[in-house]
Amino acid sequence: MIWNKKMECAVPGDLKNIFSDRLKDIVEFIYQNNPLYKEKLDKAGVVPSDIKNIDDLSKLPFTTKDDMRISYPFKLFSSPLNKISEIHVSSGTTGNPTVVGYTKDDLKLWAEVMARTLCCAGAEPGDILQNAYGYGLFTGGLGLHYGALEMGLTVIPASSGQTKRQLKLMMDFKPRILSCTPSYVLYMAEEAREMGLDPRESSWEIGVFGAEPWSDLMRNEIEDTWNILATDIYGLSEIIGPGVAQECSYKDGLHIFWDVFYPEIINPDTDEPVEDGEAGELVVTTFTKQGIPLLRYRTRDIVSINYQKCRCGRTSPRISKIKGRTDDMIIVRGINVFPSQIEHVLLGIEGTQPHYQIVVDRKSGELDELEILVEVEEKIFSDEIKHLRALEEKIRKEIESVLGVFVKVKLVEPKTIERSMGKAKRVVDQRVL
Ligand code: DLL
Repeated sequence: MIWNKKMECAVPGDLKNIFSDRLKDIVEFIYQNNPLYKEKLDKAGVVPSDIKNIDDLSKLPFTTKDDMRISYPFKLFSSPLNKISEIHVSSGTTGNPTVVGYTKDDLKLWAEVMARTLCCAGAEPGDILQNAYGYGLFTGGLGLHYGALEMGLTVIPASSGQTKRQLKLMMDFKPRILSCTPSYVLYMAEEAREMGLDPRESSWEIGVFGAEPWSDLMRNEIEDTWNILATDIYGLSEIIGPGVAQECSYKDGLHIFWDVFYPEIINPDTDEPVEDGEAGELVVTTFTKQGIPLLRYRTRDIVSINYQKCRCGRTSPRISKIKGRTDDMIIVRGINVFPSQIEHVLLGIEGTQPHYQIVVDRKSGELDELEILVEVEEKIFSDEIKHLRALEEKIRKEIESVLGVFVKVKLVEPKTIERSMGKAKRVVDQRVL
């Protein structure tokens, strides 16, 4: 089923006027309502009347994660707070999170794009969805929830974790669809086997897996293990959360809902568009959002794009699976982690050095583990063991409270972490995705 045939299957040329009108409207809206953006546009020498059609998009300046950081918490909002119905956050690069706000109309838009997403994955009204993305400040849980309600699914708001309970819900309620991170569904298989269950006998027929990178190899493993169709869902909080792009059953790229989230693919070094089909950074303009509309937002995700019509009938372009990032963000258990967040914590703790390394590992059937090696000053290292343990514990607690993910901390002697002449190697990722 295709939720919004008019937009998802339109002849691309016919959408050009819609793109142009929407771009003009959103630039005018932002210019009138957001002083920070107005200043940014003024600096770039652009006024709304310069934007006559979609081809003028490239006249606009980019918006970056740094803009989100300096505008903390609300300065990038283009609607007043009394019009904001919901606020979510995701990881920022240092101390503060990235904040996003939704007006009532934005929540309707979210429900609409998530209904398109779930249909694209193969859901039919009347199906039961077990939603094991985290509910709360993370956008995954509520995003899937709103879409499920919009398209007439029965939703089990299981949230993430409590694996035995997840499996019991699956056995007793027989949901046809599961949504969670791809690493979590593999982890659940181990637990299922320990409970004496055969994962291939599960009621789940379709999985909507994303929020973290995963390969086609991992897809094969999930599909074989669970006897399920494993589809990829992509999104980011700054744009809306989940609901930016989704694979259909052909699994040949993720359909991006370009009538509302207009994509460009650029070379991150030159900022120029890449040739069609080449990999580059995905840049998105939100055409209709009001809470926090963004012009040419640099996602830092590397993808390629395919404008050919898909066998499913949709004409919306398809982005590839995410091939990497332009920055050093890693995703652990679905949570975004920037090395700079850890650095920020360490700099505030006496006795530690700004030399550290993050080791990420995933043992078969287990969830990702994050270990942080931290160099400490000579005099601290020769201290009593109980002082070292106390320091380790302090660092662990502070890092966990900032990242929102369990970590192990190991203090190491001065000068034991490899030094680099160029970019320090902060992350050692040992996971096979
Ligand atoms: O992860 C939104 C989401 C929720 C997407 C549920 C899918 C399902 P953030 O926490 O802001 O939002 O993280 C966004 O996660 O820029 C990508 O780097 C990464 N990411 C999201 N989906 C995928 C995916 C949510 N399917 C960041 N494959 C993005 C690879 C993904 N990376």
